[in-house]
Amino acid sequence: MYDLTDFMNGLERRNPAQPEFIQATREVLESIIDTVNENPVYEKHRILERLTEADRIFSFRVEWEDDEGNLQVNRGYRIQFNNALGPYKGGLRFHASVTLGTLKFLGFEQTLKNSLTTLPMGGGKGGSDFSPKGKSDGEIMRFCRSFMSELQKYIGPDTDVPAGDIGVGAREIGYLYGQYKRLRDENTGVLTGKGLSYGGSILRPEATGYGAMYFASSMLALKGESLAGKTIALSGFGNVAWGAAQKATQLGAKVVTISGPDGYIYDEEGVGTPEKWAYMSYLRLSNNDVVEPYAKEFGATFVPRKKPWEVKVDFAFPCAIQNELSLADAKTLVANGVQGVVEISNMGCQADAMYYFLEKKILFAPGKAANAGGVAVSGLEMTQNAMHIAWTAEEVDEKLKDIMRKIHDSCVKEGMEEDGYINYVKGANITGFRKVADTMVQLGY
Ligand code: 2IT
Repeated sequence: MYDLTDFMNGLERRNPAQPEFIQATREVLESIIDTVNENPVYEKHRILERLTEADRIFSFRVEWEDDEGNLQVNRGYRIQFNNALGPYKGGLRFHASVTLGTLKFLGFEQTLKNSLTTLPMGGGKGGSDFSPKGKSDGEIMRFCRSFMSELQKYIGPDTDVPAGDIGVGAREIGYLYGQYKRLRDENTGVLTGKGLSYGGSILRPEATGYGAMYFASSMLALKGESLAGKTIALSGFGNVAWGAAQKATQLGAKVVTISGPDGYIYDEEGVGTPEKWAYMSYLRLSNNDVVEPYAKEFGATFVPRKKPWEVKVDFAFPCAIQNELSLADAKTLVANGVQGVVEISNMGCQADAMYYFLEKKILFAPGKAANAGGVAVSGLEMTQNAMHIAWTAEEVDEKLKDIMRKIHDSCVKEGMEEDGYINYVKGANITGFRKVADTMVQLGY
């Protein structure tokens, strides 16, 4: 029998000063501990110890020259967390807040998320404390080149396939892939999120946001409802919020907020036109990390230094970064009558905020289930690359919908409580865990 408290004490001792990793593992272990203890084979195979220890971690120096000719130094990482189900798969994050602990939490989450997609992908994550904010395109390119010069030693289309995450979009993937080609002279699916002209999948940029809206639609369908007519608060303004705003609009909902580190935009008319979505991309590519200019451009309201969770909405979708939604925010949302909260950012809610939503029986979906559409379409990109073909938008969209529905239904199966409330956190954690754990048992050690 595993004792949760003892196990977590040991984990904290072995991973000091990594609060996000401890938060992510604690949440999962709380969900799965009964399942694990009911099945002694898991303890015999030391599954919890093995699942919470990354297979291996690379850390490297990244040197690049800024526009003034000064040499700059950052730290790069790649964490190969678990490859029981397939090649390590997961994004690269370039953000000033990145630490080893951040990437370990993301690699751990990714392992279970990728398991949920039903596709053969293990879990990995990487990135750097490099901040694209205020950098020129040339600086970003030189950083990406240097980062890939080191990273290319550890990755490959059948072993470890990175992609984008915060701060890494189509532009950065292009620079990274360009350097990989220069060094290796190979055209392979070693990265996903590639441009369409060099092996990318149609709909990959939209996939995370689209998938989350499909997931939310399934949650509502169980109640005989849909997203049509709902008002929605999104945070963030990058790739994920961009895709989410498009699909929410197509499904008849109205997105009234987006946000950045500088504050949030309240757009009463809705972030619902191609011009507004194009402007979000323009803001992201300008490397300033602000949303305020949107207000002037479209006559919306800018609320400085605040988060969008104070706006009265039917659904909230955190799309920015981990722990962006606090208990105080959760209480405000619930007091304002929110019907559902769906994490599109990884671990977007602080632990006490998440438990508050569950306690109040709010429809709540964790990121590892709701945002899995992004990595799922990355998996489809790998398949297309391996087959040297390109599917149409309709084909990819159909597969994405099917995957999101399967993830939703497996969460319902494992997460249904006695009173009929669906605990999607428990459902996602148990389903994601089982496949990885059973496979590890089958593979031996
Ligand atoms: O958090 C995530 O799932 C991602 N950043 C996407 C990873 C991927 O390999 O597409």
